[in-house]
Amino acid sequence: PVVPALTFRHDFPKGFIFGASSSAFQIEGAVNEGGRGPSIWDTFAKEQGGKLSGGKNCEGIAFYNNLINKLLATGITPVVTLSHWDIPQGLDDEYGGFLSPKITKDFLDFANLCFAEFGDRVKLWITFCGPWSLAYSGYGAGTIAPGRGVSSTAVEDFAARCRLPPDFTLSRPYRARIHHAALGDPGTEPYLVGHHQLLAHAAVVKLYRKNYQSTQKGKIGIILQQIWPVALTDTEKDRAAAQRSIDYMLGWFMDPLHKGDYPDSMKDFLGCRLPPFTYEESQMVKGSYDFIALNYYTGTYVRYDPEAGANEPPSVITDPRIAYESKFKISHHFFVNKPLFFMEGYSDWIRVYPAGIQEFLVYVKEKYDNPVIYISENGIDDKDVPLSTSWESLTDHRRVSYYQSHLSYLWKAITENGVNVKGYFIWSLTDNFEWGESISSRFGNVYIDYDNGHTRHPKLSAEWFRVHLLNPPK
Ligand code: PNW
Repeated sequence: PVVPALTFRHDFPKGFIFGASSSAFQIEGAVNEGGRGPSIWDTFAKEQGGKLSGGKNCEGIAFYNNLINKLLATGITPVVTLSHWDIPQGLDDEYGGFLSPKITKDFLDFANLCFAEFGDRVKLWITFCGPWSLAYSGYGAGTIAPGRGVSSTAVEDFAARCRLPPDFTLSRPYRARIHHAALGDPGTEPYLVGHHQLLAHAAVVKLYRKNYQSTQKGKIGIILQQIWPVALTDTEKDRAAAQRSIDYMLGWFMDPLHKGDYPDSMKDFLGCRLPPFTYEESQMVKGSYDFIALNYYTGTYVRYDPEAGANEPPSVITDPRIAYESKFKISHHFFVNKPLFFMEGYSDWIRVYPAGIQEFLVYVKEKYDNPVIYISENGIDDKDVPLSTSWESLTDHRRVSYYQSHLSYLWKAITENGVNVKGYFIWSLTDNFEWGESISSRFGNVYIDYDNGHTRHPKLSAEWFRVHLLNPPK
């Protein structure tokens, strides 16, 4: 396909929103200030938090009131995500956080406070960002807080304890047993955590609709994600594997939100490892969104992997019985099919596939009755290079090209396929704490000089954003 020409703000429908996303833990700092108590990310990141403060935190509320007012005064519309992978450490200690259905009541209290305090000015609310990540990576892969399931260092820790030589090798089932014994259960906990996020989300949407929506006139939704799969070969088993990779990521959450139950492919395979919805729960979850926000970064080849999970304890990682093939057969697809993955991010999971955003949007439109959609994150990272070494970090042509090509396919999705997309947000406003990668990965349009008092330097991409999306030439 021909990649369309450069797109500007005026190429998009009237009222289309352009924005830049960030998240509290990734940019705020101030872990011991303003009455903030410790969170699971403080623990995971091995930083020390303060004491848990009970009740509501007036300093925190004042901070966000001030931020919202400043944004509005500058002509910027705030869009608020209530929870982005982080909860107070106290809730994790008390009842296991999202492992327990008790999280719903605490999340409701928190959301109620936010609606009451900020809802007069905030008109777009998002309950959770990336429930799949918290479930899969927090309780399956162990790569984000609270770091349960397959911990990334479990095997190395084991090797050190057992004084294995540095070049030790272990069979895959053996490695899996070590991971399994490390912490938690990656075969059940992720599904519980996903379930409780869905229930907590639905309860908050119900609260907003009942007590706030008619007066505040806002909308509420959730952020879901998908790594867009391309079947490695055009065979039935690889096509089915690609579909399963969608079922186990987007569908895990979107199917319950749309029809009140999990995808059949998950229910059939997982059996009682997948918690069931009661009739009342199913009714509450079904339709609990005014819009769906989607994070899109990357594509991948997917193939059926009959070996996945063989002779290993069950895990969310192997359950879909798929394998991702990243750098495989690029040339074949490049010449025969379409230009997949024409560049990569610093993070190895980002393999740039701009056409995927259009395929993803069309899929969501067709499968889920044409919902209102926002693209809530889209971006690419660079390796950290100190400004003292090179100013090239500021001339981020690759990032501009990434945004521009994705916007072109987004534009095609709207104009050619009639997908109801109402906004596009780049990730991210500034360089930030990139979770497990810490500050080694930079996603920002604005460079943060960590060596010099966190001074800010707009990159080329910030200027591109201004010229193309905020204030384009007539
Ligand atoms: C995002 N996927 O998560 C997070 O919401 C951001 O906080 C983070 O900085 C950003 O990723 C970059 O890492 C995602 O697999 C995780 O498609 C995974 C996917 C998408 C978004």
